Amino acid sequence: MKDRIVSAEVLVCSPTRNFVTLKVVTADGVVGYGDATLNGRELSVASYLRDHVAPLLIGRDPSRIEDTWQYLYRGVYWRRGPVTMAAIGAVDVALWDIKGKTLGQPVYQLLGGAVRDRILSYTHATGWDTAELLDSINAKRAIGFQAVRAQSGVPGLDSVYGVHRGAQGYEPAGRGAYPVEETWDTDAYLNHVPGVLAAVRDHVGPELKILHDAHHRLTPQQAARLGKSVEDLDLYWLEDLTPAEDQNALRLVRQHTTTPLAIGEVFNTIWDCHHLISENLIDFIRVAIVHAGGISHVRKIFALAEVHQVRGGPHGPSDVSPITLGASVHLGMATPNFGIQEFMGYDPLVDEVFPHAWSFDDGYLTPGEQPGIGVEMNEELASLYPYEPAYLPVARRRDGSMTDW
Ligand code: GCO
Ligand code: MG
Repeated sequence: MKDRIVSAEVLVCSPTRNFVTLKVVTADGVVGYGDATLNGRELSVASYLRDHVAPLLIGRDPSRIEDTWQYLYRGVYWRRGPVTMAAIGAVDVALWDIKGKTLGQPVYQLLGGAVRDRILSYTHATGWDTAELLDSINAKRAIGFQAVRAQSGVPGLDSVYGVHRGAQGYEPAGRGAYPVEETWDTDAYLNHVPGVLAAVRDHVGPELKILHDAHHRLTPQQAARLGKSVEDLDLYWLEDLTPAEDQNALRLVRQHTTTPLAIGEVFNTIWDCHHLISENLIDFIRVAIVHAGGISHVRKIFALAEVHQVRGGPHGPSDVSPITLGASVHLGMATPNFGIQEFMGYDPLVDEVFPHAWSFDDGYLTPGEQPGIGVEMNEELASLYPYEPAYLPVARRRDGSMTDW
């Protein structure tokens, strides 16, 4: 007899930050978990899953992963977008988890098996000034990282994307009923950041991979200028230089610099990035398993990327749960053109709520050999930390007008 899905439950918790998790249970008692966290809009995905998707899953054959994906994607006239695709992504990952557990195999084996032994990862270094940033880089290197994203403060601005505020590490979302409003000045940033990146290269020598994220804030012309001005520094990538809606924006940048370009953390489907990939406008595609429809869809994006020599470099900040990180590492193990995995790391409480088989050692991540994704959920512990409203900041220019955060 074929197994059947008997329940699909949405669990929202906030162990230091909010996470939305889908728990799918089968008649044979197999439990699969999928991450559906969408930073600052968590409850909308929870409702989408609870009110519209969970009832459709009951009675379905959990082994039919692709068919369920197609059913949920094509079965909605209103396709794509972060809420829909995070919900589909959660179902997809939960079903891969179930398939792995049912067959007694880690998911990377089901994706074709390992093409590498371990996954290179990068983490965040942050400093209010250059000296502090260099200290932060030293600390990350000391724990084994060979690739580091460098973000620094900008003189005259009292909050900057990627730079911590207090003693804590950087965490973008702030708890509270309203988003924090930040002031942003692109000219000040552009005057300052090339010097910072030059100081970083000078400090670390040629080996360390240096990355930098502009968080979608530049025009194509500004982005091209930045890419050109740091060309000699041999960056691993410049990320999210221009707003992600415009697949043409990076064309100008590409024409003016050989600095590698990465984008994609806010993309939800292959339709958001197929021009960027097929026209070779980028070097790394950064879609997150959770926000781009799960393993099944991201696998297709990476396959398209392989044809065009674009590598995968998935999003992996603290706001995607350890389940997504695990799913990403499994996919990376089986994907020839996988480049690097972002690994911001989690608060110890988050690791306790989501005990995981994946691990970090000496700059690399490995998925572990546990059947399925290898990430479980301590639901009792999670229930002690209910949802708390939290938002990403918003940004205004010096003249008071809204700009991209
Ligand atoms: C990154 C990202 C994050 C995002 C965050 C928003 O490269 O890791 O830019 O820091 O800002 O995921 O929720
Ligand atoms: Mg980013």
